[in-house]
Amino acid sequence: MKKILIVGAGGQIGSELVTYLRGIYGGSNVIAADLREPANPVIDGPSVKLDVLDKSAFSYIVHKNSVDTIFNLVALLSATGEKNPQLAWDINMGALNNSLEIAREYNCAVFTPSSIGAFGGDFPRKNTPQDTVMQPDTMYGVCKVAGELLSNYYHSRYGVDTRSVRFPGIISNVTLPGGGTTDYAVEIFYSAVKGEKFVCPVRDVYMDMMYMPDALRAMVELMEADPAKLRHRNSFNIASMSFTPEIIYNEIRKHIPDFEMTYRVDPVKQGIAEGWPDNLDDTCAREEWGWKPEWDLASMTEDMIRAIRAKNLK
Ligand code: VAH
Repeated sequence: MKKILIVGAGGQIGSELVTYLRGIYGGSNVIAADLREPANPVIDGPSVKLDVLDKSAFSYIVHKNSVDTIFNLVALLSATGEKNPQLAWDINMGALNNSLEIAREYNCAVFTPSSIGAFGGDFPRKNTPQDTVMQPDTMYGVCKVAGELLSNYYHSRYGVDTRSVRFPGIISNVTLPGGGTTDYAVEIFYSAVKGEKFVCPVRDVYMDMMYMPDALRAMVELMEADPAKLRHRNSFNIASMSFTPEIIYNEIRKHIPDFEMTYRVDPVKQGIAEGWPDNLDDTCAREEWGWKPEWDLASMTEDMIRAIRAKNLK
């Protein structure tokens, strides 16, 4: 990878991926593109305003900058997608289709994240295998499964170097997530540090979660992996921790003993969460490209509280 374009660079993952990739490949070699101007523009490299659904504009940026790798992070997330399924399909699949077509035309590699949200139907909830039934009942999940199939098609039919991981809920302290079922696992930290009671929208349900530093490293390690060793491509299960709201609440209270939480269940988010895996089996990622998490619930909790306290939020 030497010339990278990140589309959806303003989102929870994108905003940190820009900085992370610039630290590895050099600021001028990582172009950050988003529909909106970045809230806190990262000025150590090029940024462009781009609607990824405008294929000619997207192509122009790739061609003009001799891009060789596209990270496509454009998506409406699970809970938001259920509010407007048609819009979610148009955006999520439009962004992917343009990314894949442009990658085919200009010989780029493409990373598009999948998600634990791709699972659904009658599949093993515990130690969910790499290959199993995938019949999600959310538009977000439908887009993720369709995206995996389309990305594999572009690899087998046209030789495009497409790669992907099924992300758990990503926990981070830079850019807030927006519209996801796992957002509670970020919001809970802000409530705890600000001394506010947290009202949790889901209860008694395990979900895979991952700290952002592990997620960023996973994307680079997969994209740099020897293609000859990849038996899977789109998309790899990767895992690091799995917990319920009660478990993370009790871990936070080890640092903030008077922190309080209550529940006000959001039926849409609860229903989505209950349809997802309790925990993934990520053996294939470990065997095919050496995946191994470096953060767990205890270390992530300590670092999140430290980082949010440093923001001096009022
Ligand atoms: C969501 N944060 O909740 C996203 C993610 C695994 C969850 O895909 O929709």
